[in-house]
Amino acid sequence: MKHLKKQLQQGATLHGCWLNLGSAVTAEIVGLSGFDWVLLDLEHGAGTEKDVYHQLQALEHTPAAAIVRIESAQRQRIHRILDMGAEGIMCPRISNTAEAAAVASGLHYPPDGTRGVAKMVRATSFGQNFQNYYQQAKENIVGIVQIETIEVLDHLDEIAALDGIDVLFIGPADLTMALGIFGQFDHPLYLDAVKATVNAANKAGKATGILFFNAGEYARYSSMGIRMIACGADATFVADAARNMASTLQTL
Ligand code: 3PY
Repeated sequence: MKHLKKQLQQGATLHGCWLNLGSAVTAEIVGLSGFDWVLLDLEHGAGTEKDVYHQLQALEHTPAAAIVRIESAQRQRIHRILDMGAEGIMCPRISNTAEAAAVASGLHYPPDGTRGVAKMVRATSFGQNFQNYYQQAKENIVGIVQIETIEVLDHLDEIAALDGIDVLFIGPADLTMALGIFGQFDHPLYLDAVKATVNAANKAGKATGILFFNAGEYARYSSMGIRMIACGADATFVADAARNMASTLQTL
């Protein structure tokens, strides 16, 4: 564990990026590149659950904490990914408090939640570190829900107040799509929703996160108080570098 949750609770700003390619080698390279955390994407990424397993192994010896975005709030999916050793779970498209509460519950062992106990899994070093893992899981596992629907905007305070939900993470593409202003990241409707999310998180002592692809947007979001900041993805890093090199070669 890289103690991401503790750092967020202490008010740190943490930089990360998306890993969409499902590649353990790429995860290792990016993990060694200076990010505080990375997001392994099972919602939209190219990888499978098995790929996530290998990515988590590759990230173990890097400074980057590994968060996994699952495709829906299924309890079994949450358990399997945590058992693989993920430090946190991000759940997309949460629309109401009950859905967020189900995520929070799935993240933690009883009496705090409904996570099933399995000793012989990677998270506990296959049983060799079970006591430590079990005792520290509550303080280490990061619960993240995505704010990207219109419905959820009416429930921000209740969701932020849930024990086990640590970060309200804005999905700018989906949120602007839902608001009917796709890609307009300076539109007042979108910016109001972002501000409402940050306010709700702040009131509950939780963090707000966001993903964007243009580093020029950093100041806008950090000045609003967003502290879990992702910029870019392995796929875009490769695509940008490849395009630059190909076009440079054309000029020689
Ligand atoms: C969005 O931008 O909608 C996201 O969910 C981030 O991938």
